[in-house]
Amino acid sequence: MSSIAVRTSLVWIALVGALALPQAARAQDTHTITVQGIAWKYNGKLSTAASPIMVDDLKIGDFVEVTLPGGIPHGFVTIIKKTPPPSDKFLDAVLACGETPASKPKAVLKEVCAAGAASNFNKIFVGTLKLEVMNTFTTPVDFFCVQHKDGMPGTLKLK
Ligand SMILES: [Cu+2]
Repeated sequence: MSSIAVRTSLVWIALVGALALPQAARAQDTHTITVQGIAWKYNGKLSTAASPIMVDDLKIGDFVEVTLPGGIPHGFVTIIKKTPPPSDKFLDAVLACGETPASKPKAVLKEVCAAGAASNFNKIFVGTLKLEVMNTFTTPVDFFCVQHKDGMPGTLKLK
């Protein structure tokens, strides 16, 4: 093989390798929801009772982080939305810390848990509730605040 042919092959190998990498190393994005007063806050927007916060840029494998600073009590729980309110809690949507996959076959979100850590799902908490978007997630999932119920609604949705 001529040295030019060898060099050309090396360039191709480098190019194919570089193209393959971003796909393999595709990042799991983290979507952080926080609060302001008695509203959810995401990407600079605030929820109202009439307009749920829309977290609509999720991908399978991404993380949703609900971060609560304390002060006003808040919590996160998935719901079946009812019009008119009150909506019903829908606990089956989240596989929480300490629960077995077999106990929640309808789960579409999985709480990320440190070893032995208690769940922050469906309770008032201070700190972070971290959820992974499972590959079973398809249709939008509604949620509300454990404390403020339908006054603090939101929706999780794939991009
Ligand atoms: Cu609240």
